[in-house]
Amino acid sequence: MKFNTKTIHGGQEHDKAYGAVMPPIYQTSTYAQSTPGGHKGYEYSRTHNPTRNALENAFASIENGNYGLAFGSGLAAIDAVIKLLKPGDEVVSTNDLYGGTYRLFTKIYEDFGIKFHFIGMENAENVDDYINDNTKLIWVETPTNPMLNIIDIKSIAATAKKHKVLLAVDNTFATPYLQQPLNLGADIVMHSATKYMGGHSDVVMGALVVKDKALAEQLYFIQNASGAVCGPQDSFLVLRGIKTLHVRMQRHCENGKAVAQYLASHPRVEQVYWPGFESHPNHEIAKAQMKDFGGMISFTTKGNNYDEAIKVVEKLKIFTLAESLGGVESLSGHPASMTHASIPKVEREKTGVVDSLIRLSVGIEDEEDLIKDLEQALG
Ligand code: P1T
Repeated sequence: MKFNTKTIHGGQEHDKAYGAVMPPIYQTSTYAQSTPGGHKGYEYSRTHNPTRNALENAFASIENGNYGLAFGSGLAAIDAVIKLLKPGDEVVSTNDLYGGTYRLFTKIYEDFGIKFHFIGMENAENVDDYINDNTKLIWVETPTNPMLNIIDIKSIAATAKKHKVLLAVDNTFATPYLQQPLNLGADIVMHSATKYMGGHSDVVMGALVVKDKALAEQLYFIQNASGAVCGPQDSFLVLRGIKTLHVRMQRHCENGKAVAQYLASHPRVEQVYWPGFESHPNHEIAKAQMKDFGGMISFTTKGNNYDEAIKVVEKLKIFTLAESLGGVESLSGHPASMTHASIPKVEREKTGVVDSLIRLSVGIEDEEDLIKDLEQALG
């Protein structure tokens, strides 16, 4: 099955009871048993739920994996991956990443004795220097949030294999429409399904997909034992969202390109971060590993002025100022004070998250309206 068919049919079967084309929302916490253990494969909804399972199969299909797991948020999915580790273990992580991921790693798991090395991975060889006998996991986010750096998954996967450590890739910004990390050698793909997977800014959810059975069993154990699962209503909504993922992503990419080009030509804009530009330092990797360049763009205004950036996001009308990304509607954000505020200023500025940085999640509205909105806000 090709990707555009998988988003609609991958891993799915019609409802066995009545032939419903969409899986019913099994709004139940538990399942009747005729005798202890005499059930139809479902005992309790933390462990299994048919609507959630339908979604998990869809996740596995579109990421070209064998096993999918759905969680109550993206961070809950990341949390499950880190629970594979033990005190004394070490993780090599991308240094430019979602502020909440950084917070989970440094404010929760460092206290449990796990050591994190945050490094630039644009040069894949850097990773080798930070791997030792305690290293168990490489954590990659690509494109990175919010600087849109691109990391060469294939090269990092080769390093991970060489040292026998796991490679997890946060594929939230790209989605499997643009890149499929398992095909490039990653062991675990993670999503904030809150974003493009759901696609309509109405659900908070996380996902993991893996190929390996033993790894899947460990993660299912953690999912059930820790219990950070999502409910059946939310599972249904994300399953519905996935069915239009390919169509939405195509338009996100088209609009993203138009907006990036407009911003690059604007006299009040200092720098635009978008991997589709030939001048982007990782453009060649982006071209090789991604189908297109996505709808996420960051830019700075001239003079690196905090107030100036705030004025722009306040004036935008179609681009709603809000946390999050990846929905059909365009959003703007000010990473330094919003999504990345939990990263100390000195740390975030090292990766380029300066006070004048604005992040756009370009939606699927009319391209002309989006550009007019930017024109009035920057003008
Ligand atoms: O919000 P949640 O579903 O828990 O997902 C966390 C997460 C993980 N990884 C990436 C790359 C993310 O962007 C996020 C969430 N990000 C935002 C809310 C944001 O506005 O950037």
